[in-house]
Amino acid sequence: MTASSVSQEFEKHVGHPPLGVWSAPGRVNLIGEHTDYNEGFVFPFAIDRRTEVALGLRSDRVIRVATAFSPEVVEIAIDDLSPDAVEGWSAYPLGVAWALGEFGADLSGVPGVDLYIDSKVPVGAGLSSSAAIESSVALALDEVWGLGLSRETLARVGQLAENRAVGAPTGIMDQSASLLAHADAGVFLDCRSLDAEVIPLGFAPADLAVLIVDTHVEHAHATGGYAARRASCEAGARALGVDSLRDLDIDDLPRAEAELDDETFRRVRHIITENQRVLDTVRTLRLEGPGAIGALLDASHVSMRDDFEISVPQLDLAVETAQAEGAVGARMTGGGFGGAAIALVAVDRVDAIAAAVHEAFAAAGYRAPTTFTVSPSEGARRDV
Ligand code: GAF
Repeated sequence: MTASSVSQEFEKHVGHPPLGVWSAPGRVNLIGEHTDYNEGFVFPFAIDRRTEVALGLRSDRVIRVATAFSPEVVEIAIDDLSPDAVEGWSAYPLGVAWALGEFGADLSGVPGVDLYIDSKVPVGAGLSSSAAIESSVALALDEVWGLGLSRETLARVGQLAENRAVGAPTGIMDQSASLLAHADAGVFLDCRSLDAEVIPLGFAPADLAVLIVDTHVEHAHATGGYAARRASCEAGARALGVDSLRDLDIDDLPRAEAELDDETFRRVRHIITENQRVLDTVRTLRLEGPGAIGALLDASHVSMRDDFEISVPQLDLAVETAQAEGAVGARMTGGGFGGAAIALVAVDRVDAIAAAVHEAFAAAGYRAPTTFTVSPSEGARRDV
């Protein structure tokens, strides 16, 4: 959907054109998985698949939100916003409206709004369709309500909406990528200080492309494994006497192994080694270019598969097939338990590697994946 078609849909629902259209991208995490809530390092980039929100002001104090992905239209008075008063898909946009108030915004005099949301970020693929909704809505409301919050604060608003309104105990990475990214660059984020550095990726000049393999194995971070991994990390930090696993590095591994049970040790080892891999990836990228980061991507996948145990057979097959067909590097991306794998591949190998992945999935009897390339793109913005 383009800005003009999301405007047309808005007009169909509301009866007049919107005041403006804002958009925010999904993200691929190049490396640094489950490190964000451990106050570690991440290195995601925004993708050229965006969520758009058309917004119009109302004369009352009601937020009314409609989307392309549900026939339901949800209304709530601004004064009734709370994390418990919103549910389903509307928890994302309405959770953001609530969370703005938690970051000091005075919502007592702001007007109601009509919102219409559409998205080209695949849902359930681990490409942060949720952060794309949160970030586009946060940017739009911040502007029309004249709140003047920074993009860094809007990322925290989106995270709070996800944690409290949606109920997923996620970190700050996805919203930061969606709000802070620049074209052709990654966001190197220190999740402790929240210092972010935008670093050119140089994929296109090196004739490299990022191939996504969406396995269609569905994951949900509000339930199950994600929260369990977070709990293991927190237990590991407590047992080792540190505030967070960020306080540990490779030299602490022998002590961690001696003091922790085997499973907790492997969870902790993933975080410690993954933080190091993020630092190594940024350094290697700067010194040698993107063609040299493949081994770090591959090692990250092994760590997620064997130590953190968040991969699934379909992700492993996608990664192994891409590697066997000559990818520079490949790994699952995002929270895991399903979703997508990424492969950094030579542009002229994209079709052959995608075909090999499709064949391998068919031979294994898995549901056909969806394969497509993405380019590192600009963060959230006002389009119209
Ligand atoms: C999900 C979460 F939302 C992020 O905060 C991050 O923890 C990621 O999983 C794993 O790296 O996308």
